[in-house]
Amino acid sequence: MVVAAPPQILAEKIRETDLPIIDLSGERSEVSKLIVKACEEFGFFKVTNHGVSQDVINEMEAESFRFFARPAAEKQLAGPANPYGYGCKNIGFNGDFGEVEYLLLSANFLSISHRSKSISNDPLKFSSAVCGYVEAVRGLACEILDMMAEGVGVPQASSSVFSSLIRAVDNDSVFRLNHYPPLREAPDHVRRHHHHRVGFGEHSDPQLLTILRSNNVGGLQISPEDGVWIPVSADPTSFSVNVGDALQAMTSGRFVSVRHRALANSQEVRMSMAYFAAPPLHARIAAQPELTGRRRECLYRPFTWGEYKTVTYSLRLGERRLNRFKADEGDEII
Ligand code: GA4
Repeated sequence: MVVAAPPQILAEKIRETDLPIIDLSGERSEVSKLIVKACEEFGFFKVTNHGVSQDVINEMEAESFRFFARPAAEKQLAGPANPYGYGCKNIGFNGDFGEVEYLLLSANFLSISHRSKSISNDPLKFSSAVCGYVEAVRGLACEILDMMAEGVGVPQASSSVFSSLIRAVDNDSVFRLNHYPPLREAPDHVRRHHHHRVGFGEHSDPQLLTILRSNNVGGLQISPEDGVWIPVSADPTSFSVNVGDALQAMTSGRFVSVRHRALANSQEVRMSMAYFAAPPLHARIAAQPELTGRRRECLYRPFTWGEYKTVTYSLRLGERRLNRFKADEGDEII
């Protein structure tokens, strides 16, 4: 009989210091290899020396704090998150809740400038901050995706196999601002009951790649195995990068779409900004032999991003939605 190891033992195996921190100023082919290794092992890594301007980051952070500081009635003018807009505690459409308020935007410049009118008293300033930030992190995402392609060994001619999907004019990328409230001062015996306040519950990201940045307050945790949670310490100078479901599908499971969550356990406000890089709705997501390494087994049937998104929004946050796209046993990648 095989007995599964209890979670405490697994938890001891992986520590935060095991999580990869990749210096992007290193030698390109070396960096590419490190990125691929991180995507295979954890589906998660931090990047330093990423080249995104501190001014662009600061401006976006300031605009975000300005927005969340507005009275509730004014924030609601941004419209209910459906899927874009302002949301408080409710996540998605199927009964998920968390200790978080957020603003969800399409990462499309026209849409951003249009929406800014109902988000800010100074729409031009808000939209220029968001557009500047989104442009910068999209560039970073493209660079990382190109290195992933190089690292798995695709021929030079197809090195934009991933990034071309998010460079497409009709890409479906999303930008999200999350604001996690601080723990209220409370006597110790009360605080103890609060030690597990979930800000944003366990899930994987549906898209290709997520680029996340937070202020100097922790809360993010990743789960490389069921029931194991590794806290990721806050580091406002780096970005956290994680693989999404679409990338796991395209690599037939070689890269893993990491499950993660955010706790709202701090005495301070946590603010995170996430860019979710997604293909156009009509794009076909399918594994290709040159992406999967030695794996020949096709884990998932091909689907369009639009199809995947529809299924995603019909399910709960924590659902393992890729499982609904499993290929027939014995199918090979063609
Ligand atoms: C998780 C990743 C992104 O934040 C997001 C989220 C989306 C939403 O908040 O509207 C979802 C969630 C996310 C996955 C399952 C569905 C959709 C809430 C939800 C319950 C914007 C996304 O694309 O998927």
